[in-house]
Amino acid sequence: MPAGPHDLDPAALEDVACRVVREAGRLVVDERPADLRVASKSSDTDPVTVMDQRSQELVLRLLAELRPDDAVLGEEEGGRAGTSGITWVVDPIDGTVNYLYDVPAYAVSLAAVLGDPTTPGAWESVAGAVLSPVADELFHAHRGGGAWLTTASGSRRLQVTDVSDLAVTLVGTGFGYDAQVRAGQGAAVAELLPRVRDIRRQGSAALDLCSLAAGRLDAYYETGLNAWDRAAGELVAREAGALVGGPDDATATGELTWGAAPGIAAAFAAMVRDLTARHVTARH
Ligand code: LIP
Repeated sequence: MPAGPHDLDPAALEDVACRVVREAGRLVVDERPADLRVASKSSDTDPVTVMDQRSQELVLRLLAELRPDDAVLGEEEGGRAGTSGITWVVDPIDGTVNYLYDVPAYAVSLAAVLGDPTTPGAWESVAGAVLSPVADELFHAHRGGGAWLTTASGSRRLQVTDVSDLAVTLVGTGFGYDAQVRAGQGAAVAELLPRVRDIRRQGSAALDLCSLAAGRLDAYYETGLNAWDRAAGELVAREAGALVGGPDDATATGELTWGAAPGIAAAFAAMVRDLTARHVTARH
């Protein structure tokens, strides 16, 4: 595991993550303007709104107060360096297209990681929180502390399903913003669909990974994710008993992130590694 501060307190970092995502979640819901001032990023189908930027600015401001020596890496411009060895990785609105269309399936995702989150395989999440602000569902975890879902009616510990047959596995996935990449992803999911129960595409990797943790999905995979899409959700899923990995081993990467209940993890990983290698990665 990457080195971190000698006084690392993952439970305290989890509390910070929960507090910060609640503030940012309140902002994106309560202060949603009529004009979202939408701009395009990597393609015309990859939007960023003024609220993505305002949410990240709020997260940066709160972390400057609560954790002034830590670094921050965000999806939007404007992160900062740190001296503590901890980096906060934030997706200020994960599921921006859903937010744009006012589809209530988006999240604020924040994780404290050790190591370098810009280098695949060189970082590890030690605490994190994912807030679905419209559903008022807060998924949170720290390493070794289990995965939890907190709502207005209290907190409950999360556990993945005990599914053992790929043919009755409910699979979450998502697709990229580039049309050529989506063509390959579509070919992969077309091969996968008859081999599983069904798929769900909810539009937020963070919520997909938390759905896996909560037993609302049996498995999830996606290609092309960034660290901020998955840093918190991956930890929540692992702490709920999911196995999580990537193209080669137990390290999820931007090339491939998969997560699954243990009963089907080996078969699921082999299937999505093969499908994405043949239909997605090979096309680049
Ligand atoms: C989203 C991911 C989702 C993916 C979308 C998009 P964003 O992140 O969370 O899994 O399928 O295409 O990348 O851009 O909304 O932060």
